[in-house]
Amino acid sequence: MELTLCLIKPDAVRRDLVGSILYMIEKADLKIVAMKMLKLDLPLAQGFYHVHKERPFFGELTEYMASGPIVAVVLAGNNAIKRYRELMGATDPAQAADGTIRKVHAISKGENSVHGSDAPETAAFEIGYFFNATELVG
Ligand code: 3AN
Repeated sequence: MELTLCLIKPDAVRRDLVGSILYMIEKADLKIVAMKMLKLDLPLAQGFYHVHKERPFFGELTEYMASGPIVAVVLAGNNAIKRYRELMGATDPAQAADGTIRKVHAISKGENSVHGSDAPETAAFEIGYFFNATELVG
């Protein structure tokens, strides 16, 4: 059993897509074991994305992530990190495969509706960024 962090980003929350995205996740047999809605401020968004701080889109990315409420979700399952990234689809929705969350819902490379951890170490950091061990259930 592996854990991964999903974020439903401001563009998706703003467009009332939380239910649709959670439905796709549940249908893909990934188990929700923790969930909360929150609004990041800029320092929290910058801390979460610190690995991207040298990238040219860092300012745009962090301001966007602090622009409205998000939903943080911990998912569990066999091979959950890879399976959830496959379900998300490519970063650029124009490149995302049919049936993926980003193909169906994302607007652009920046406003791409969802985030998913990319490795066990990043998943551990990202889950710990939003949740205490006691908040993981199921
Ligand atoms: P992914 O989320 O698919 O793992 P990363 O890790 O390459 O993608 O990028 C992290 C986040 O940075 C993306 N989810 C996206 O929101 C944003 N991003 C990536 N490339 C761009 C870009 N060229 N312009 C604006 N935002 C970008």
